[in-house]
Amino acid sequence: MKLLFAIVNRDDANTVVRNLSRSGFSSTRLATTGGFLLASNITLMIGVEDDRVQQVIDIIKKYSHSRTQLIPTGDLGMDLDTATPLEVSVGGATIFVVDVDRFEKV
Ligand code: 2BA
Repeated sequence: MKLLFAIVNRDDANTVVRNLSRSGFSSTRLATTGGFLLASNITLMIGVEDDRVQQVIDIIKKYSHSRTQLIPTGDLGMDLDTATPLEVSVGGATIFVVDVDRFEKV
């Protein structure tokens, strides 16, 4: 069994979760904050059998969109001598797949 941690955009989270559920995957959503932009995002925890991991990744990929965000460089605490905002591409989704030693529902 694997545990997937999927960091998705807040605006995509409901669609991703709904489509995971439709395909029979349970998920837990955590309200998280990106360390770089300090913007809210959602981290999904999804426990799944090994042979279904790719199916989960495909669903997340399908419903997670990439976005471009302009941020004032001052917000990042950078010592840049310019007023030009920085363009940052965020997403689709960042996914970690880790092994699960034991899984029980009691
Ligand atoms: P943030 O940390 O707020 O990062 C938002 C976006 O800013 C990133 O998009 C990336 O394009 C850019 N970025 C991040 N760190 C940077 C840096 N040191 N210098 C320049 N640009 C940087 P994504 O890569 O799509 O990441 C979206 C969110 O996924 C991240 O939000 C973070 O919450 C999470 N994430 C991404 N990679 C991670 C990792 N290796 N470990 C843990 N969380 C990660």
